[in-house]
Amino acid sequence: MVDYKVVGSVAFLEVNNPPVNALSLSVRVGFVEGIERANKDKAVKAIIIIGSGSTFISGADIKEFGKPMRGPGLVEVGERIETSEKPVIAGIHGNALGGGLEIALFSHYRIALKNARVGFPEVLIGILPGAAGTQRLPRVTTVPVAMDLIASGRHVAAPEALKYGILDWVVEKDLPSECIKLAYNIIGKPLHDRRLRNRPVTPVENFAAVYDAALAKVTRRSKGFIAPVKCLQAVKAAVTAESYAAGLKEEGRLFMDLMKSGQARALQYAFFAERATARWQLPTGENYKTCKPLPIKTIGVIGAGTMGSGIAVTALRAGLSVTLVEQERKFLDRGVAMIKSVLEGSVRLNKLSPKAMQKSMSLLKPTVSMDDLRDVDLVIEAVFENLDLKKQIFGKLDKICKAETILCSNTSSLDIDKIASATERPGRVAGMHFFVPAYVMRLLENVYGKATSGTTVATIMQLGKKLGQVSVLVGTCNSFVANRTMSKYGSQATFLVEEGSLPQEVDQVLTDFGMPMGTFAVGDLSGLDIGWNIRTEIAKAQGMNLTFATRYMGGDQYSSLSDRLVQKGRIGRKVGKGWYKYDKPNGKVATPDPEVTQIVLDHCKELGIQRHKISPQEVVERTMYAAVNEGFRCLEDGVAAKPEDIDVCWLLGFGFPRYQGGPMFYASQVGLRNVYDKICQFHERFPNQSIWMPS
Ligand code: 3H9
Repeated sequence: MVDYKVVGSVAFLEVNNPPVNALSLSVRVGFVEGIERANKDKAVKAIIIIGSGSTFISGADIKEFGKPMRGPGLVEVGERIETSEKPVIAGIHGNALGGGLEIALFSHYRIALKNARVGFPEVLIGILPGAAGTQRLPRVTTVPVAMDLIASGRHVAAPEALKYGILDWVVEKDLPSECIKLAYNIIGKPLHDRRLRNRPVTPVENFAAVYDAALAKVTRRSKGFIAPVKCLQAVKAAVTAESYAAGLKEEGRLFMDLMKSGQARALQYAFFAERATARWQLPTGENYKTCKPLPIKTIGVIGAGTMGSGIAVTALRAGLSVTLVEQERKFLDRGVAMIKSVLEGSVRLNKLSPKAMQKSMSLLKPTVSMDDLRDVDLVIEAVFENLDLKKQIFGKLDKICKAETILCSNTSSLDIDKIASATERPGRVAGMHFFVPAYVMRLLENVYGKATSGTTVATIMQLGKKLGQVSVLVGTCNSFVANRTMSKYGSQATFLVEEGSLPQEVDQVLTDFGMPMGTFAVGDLSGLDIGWNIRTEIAKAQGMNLTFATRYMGGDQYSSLSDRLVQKGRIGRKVGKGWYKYDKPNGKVATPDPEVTQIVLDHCKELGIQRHKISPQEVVERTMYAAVNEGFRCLEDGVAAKPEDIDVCWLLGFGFPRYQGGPMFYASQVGLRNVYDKICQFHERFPNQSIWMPS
């Protein structure tokens, strides 16, 4: 709703729609009524639009999308504001995003607090600023800036927006009184030029070249993603249309095209899915509402390798004090150097001030003694994947740390219950599975065991948020939800190579689908020896001796092709060869290698596999549906609580194309019946692969 209040000669229209003041039906109606009332009220000479609570307006109400439109649309509301006979001032604090910025651009003046932010994030949910934003922004700022902001969705701070001409004034504090001061200054001044529809688009030299350059940049960055291109087309309409009205009509057409697209549905689903992960529940019924997190100020990290150092960077940046433990001084020094270099990189990129970097480094306490973890609030162990070693460490931690300390493992595959069994505090043991590099990847898979308490879960979920991660809560099982579903996708890819494809062909199909990298290129990046080591551990636990020619594990068929590469020393990018060959060890330029083709052919010959041609469609179905079926199995087992959690794992952990929503959402769009029928067909074709037993 919109509250109406008159102070002297000024009417305040205050948007009051927590938590983010979205432009829901009641707000749109409130604006129309408020503008009319103020225009009729003889005592009122100017109107100020502000937001209550912590923000101005964060945009249209995304929850209303896809439902029949009710009440006045946003363009209509904006036009009521623009045609008001009394001047309208937008007073911005917090965020003016999307429709919120459009409301500000319909207003005659724009003033903001210094720490406010403005932007058009519509592109990120698959649409464009469809309430005249694409037509009005290039009338206050330059066309290249308008194209950049609208096609990237980036938010800008008020001082930058002032520089671009989007805002008229920026003030340090007292926004309402500054708005009133401004109102008294402008009362009675003509409004014609303040109505942006009357202004020409900012002149731009050689528009065709500017547009082509912007289009090339957008196409390069967002392969397969349609909204950024439509955003540019809408700004182009502002420049080329014969009138404001004609440009607006074209914007409306492009907006509706996008709104109806599957990509917009997927991106909006992804927006809510990421937020839904915070609403967790344990099998005991304890949940995010009933459990209070413990305060965490100091943490310990055990292991200063890539993972441990990365976790330390994330925690230091969040202002936590970090005790970093390594066994040997030289490994500790290497970890500290890595942390320093990452933070220095952030300073170079202007993401961190030199002062903030110094502060972060001062919070780091490197040590070779586990005894220094005595007083920390929480420990994250990040040593290599070995159950015995982890149990040994947790046993020690249990004795060293204070009773309240929560003990977490960064394991990516091992059973949390077994790790917890080495302690006297299983309720305070959990998994915090970060993805490499932890300071870049936003996914955090938090894992509960049988005994993990609601308080522990609430604490690690809250800690994840503080670290800037999106935390997904999953139950303990082999490899947890992200890697468990991913491994099925990866193993199908390897079967496809055994059956007739080549690694580069499968990777091409997957990148065409929208994955940032093919699965074989990813395997090379992580190191093929990791998979070999994990499989050896699993085999050991099952009492079997894994060899490079093993075809069955636990009665389930598996492809030993990647192990053949390990056998030949092709363990990935770090040595300059794996599924691909690289320009040098750790090199980035990958090329298909005839030697790999030969290994594949020899392997098939040895096993008597008849190779045949495989279609791109089969590659997508086999890999994706394997992940989907395993995803449903995770739901069936209860280790994942909802499909959204699985999708978020894939979106943030593996770069699954956001405009496809995630594997579970993708399956829903293909049609669950169709996916199920295909899975049944694969089950018939591959009876020895348990993945095709339909969940
Ligand atoms: C648009 O404007 C189209 C127009 O151009 C044209 C129309 C014709 N609607 O993120 P948080 C919910 S498109 C509905 O955790 P934060 C959110 O789901 C819109 N709900 O807070 C969550 O609910 P819950 C363009 C929304 O402080 C709660 O609010 N604007 C909306 O970390 C808190 O959200 C955007 O795309 C919404 N627009 O971040 C901005 N926004 O608690 C989208 C949020 O039940 N929003 N909710 O899970 C954001 O980017 C962030 O929410 C924001 C606050 C930065 C505002």
